[in-house]
Amino acid sequence: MKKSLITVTSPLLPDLSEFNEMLKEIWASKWITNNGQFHKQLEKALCEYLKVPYISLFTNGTLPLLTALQALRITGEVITTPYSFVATTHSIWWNGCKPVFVDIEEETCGIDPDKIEAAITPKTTAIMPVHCYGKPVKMKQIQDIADKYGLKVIYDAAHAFGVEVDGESVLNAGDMSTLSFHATKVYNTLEGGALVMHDEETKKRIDYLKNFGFAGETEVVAPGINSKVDEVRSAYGLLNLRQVDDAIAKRQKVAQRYREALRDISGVRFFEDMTGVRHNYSYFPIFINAEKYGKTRDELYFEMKSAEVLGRRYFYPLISTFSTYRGLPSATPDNLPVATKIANEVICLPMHHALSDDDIQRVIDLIIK
Ligand code: T4K
Repeated sequence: MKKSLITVTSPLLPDLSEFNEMLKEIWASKWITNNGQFHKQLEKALCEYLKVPYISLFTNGTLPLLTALQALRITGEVITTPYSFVATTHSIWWNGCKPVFVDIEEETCGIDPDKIEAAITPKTTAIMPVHCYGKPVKMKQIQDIADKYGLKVIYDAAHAFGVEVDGESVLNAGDMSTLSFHATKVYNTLEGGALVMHDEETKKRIDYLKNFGFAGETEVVAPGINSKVDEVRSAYGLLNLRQVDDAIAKRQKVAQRYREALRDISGVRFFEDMTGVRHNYSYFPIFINAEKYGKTRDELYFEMKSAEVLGRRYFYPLISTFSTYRGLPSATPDNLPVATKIANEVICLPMHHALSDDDIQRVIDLIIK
């Protein structure tokens, strides 16, 4: 019998009949976008769930990156890492700034704070770290450097929905943090995203910027963009918020199964939970040491693929190798040894709330065989 396809992720979907009831309300009100009642409710509910003071919904996780850089009037050079989804660096480029790549640390796959200072020049204005796979980066060290040199910090927290350190949301660090609510994320609103900020003034400014810069019927205060979230997606988001804790708990069980099964396999490394951290188990990356494992990462990846198990090599190739960026002085592999190594070792295993015991076993069997 042909085995079913196991994908790296599967979207969390709200109950269709409950969604239908909300759709009826939207149809009856005829208010379908532009800060409607479900939009307002979702912003409030997310602030409570995420333990953040202010949030602004966006239509995806890329536009909040672009908008944060605009809002903070970032110019010149922005320090970031090449080990991320390409949207991180694109947002810097689209703002007319120069990305400067700094290597990552093996421990978190996030920016190595010890290497930031050497990359700072008189043109540096901001740091854009990524909480890759939802693993918190060293926020205190990054902030100390930012304070010393007068830099802004914008966190790409696309993967860090609900992640906390010692009971505090990672989204409260730095000047702003962005989230992605794409279908492939722990929490999704079909497509969607958000920007988290610390004060009401900034929230107001961001809300203007995502609405073309309008600050009233006739006044435009800035060159804004359109990233307004409609009522259908907001309703969907409200329903998904009710079940996201359950989904995270199921993901945690998958992570436990993987860890138990893979702990003694030579050449396979993975992350353990970090002390004091509430993880969201958004991804389960493993790192293959070909010499010890007896097979390269790509050999395993393609074997899995032919067995209908679709892991993903997030984040290979490095952003710094793409044609737009590879000419940058900071893009050389010599400058990025850890990122280069990790990008050649990683496979993100299937990880979502709907994996069955049999699915998990199929993935494990392919790795340990
Ligand atoms: N910053 C970071 C650090 C990010 O990782 C991302 C996005 C962003 C910023 C930007 O946020 P957004 O603007 O995208 O909101 C996915 C996502 O498209 C992307 O959101 C995500 N990161 C990136 C890491 O991964 P793909 O091309 O790998 O997705 P795709 O279509 O191959 O889907 C993977 C698997 O998921 C499929 O094999 C099956 C399953 N799937 C996917 C979709 C779209 C479903 O079951 N249903 C679906 O509707 O990019």
